[in-house]
Amino acid sequence: MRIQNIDLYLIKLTLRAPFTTSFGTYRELSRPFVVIGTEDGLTGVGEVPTLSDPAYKAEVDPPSVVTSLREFVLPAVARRQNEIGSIGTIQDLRASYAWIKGASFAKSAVEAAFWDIEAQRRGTSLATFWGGSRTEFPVGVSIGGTNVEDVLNRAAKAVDLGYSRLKVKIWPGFDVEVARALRKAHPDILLQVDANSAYDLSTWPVLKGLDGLDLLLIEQPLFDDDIVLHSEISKDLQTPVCLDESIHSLRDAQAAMHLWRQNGILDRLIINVKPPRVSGFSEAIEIINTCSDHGVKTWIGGMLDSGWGKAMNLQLNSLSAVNLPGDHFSPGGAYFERDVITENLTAPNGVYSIPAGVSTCVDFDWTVLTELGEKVFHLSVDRND
Ligand code: OSB
Ligand code: MG
Repeated sequence: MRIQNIDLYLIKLTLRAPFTTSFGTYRELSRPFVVIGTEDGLTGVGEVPTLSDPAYKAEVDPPSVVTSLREFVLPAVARRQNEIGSIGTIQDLRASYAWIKGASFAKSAVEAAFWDIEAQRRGTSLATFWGGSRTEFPVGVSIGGTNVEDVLNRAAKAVDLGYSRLKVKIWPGFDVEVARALRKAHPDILLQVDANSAYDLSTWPVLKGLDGLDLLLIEQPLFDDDIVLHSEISKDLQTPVCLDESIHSLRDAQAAMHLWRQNGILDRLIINVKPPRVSGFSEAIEIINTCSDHGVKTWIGGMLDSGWGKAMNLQLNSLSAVNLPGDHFSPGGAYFERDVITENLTAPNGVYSIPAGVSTCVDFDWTVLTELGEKVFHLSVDRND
């Protein structure tokens, strides 16, 4: 394709319920959206699911993402097109910015916009384009509450809405008790916990108290940049450990599989695949397929994404190699006061059905770009001929 222009918008999304993790509470999120226009008149959109600050991971905050996109990633794409005439494939696109270290979240939105355009050009859903064969699958919710009662209330709403898989945020001082209360209230639910790297080598042993609660997994107990120590503590936990923050690439996933295999516990490794954390859907698909080849379970994680980002992740969830329910829905109805798609996503009885349609199979609400935010950068990609 020949890209004509790339616009970067920053819009404000307001959560209907505050979301608390081990590293803070979110109410309002400022989100960059990349909009690519092609010479043949197609338009693609990619969201960067930023959080307000770099507490989850480096380079996940809006200032860092906007700087990476404006200064390096978008100019690199333009330069590449001017050098080779057109960006024909996703591989060409990724090659244009492969030299830039990090910036995974920023890069992922450019790739997402490109996939959106390519799916439109083929008149196919992203699910079909990516080889997804499942048209229906169960989805889960993530509960970011502040105390046991709050978590139980949110869980009750989610269960009322039909969700069969719950994940709860934990941190030191708020872990075994809340998990036990949830298990007692919902004896048969698929239940998992997410620590967002809140434990260290002196505090993690308390997590052994979760064994026996029949949890699916414990997500990212230790440091955000660690794989090795996670593999070591996994030897002493019966509950599988799931990596989120530490996985940026297929290589990271392979390193994890190597360590867990060496310890003889590969069946206790699970990987949360968040496309924006691994620089986009191409890398995400490689991770999902490689994990599946080695019997390592994966699921699609979320970043409190807007309906647009969630719709893309749901398309990815149609891959049969994804074997656990993902974080796609809020426990209490819509995530945001006003979302960026024209109709809210729904999962009756906790099951999402891929609708008929093209690309994300949902409609982007173009009015949000100016009503909830503004354009912060415009790049005309000059013709070279
Ligand atoms: O670690 O999975 C996480 C939300 C913000 C930051 C980190 C995480 C989360 C979630 C995802 O738990 C919730 C969702 O998007 O549905
Ligand atoms: Mg997580």
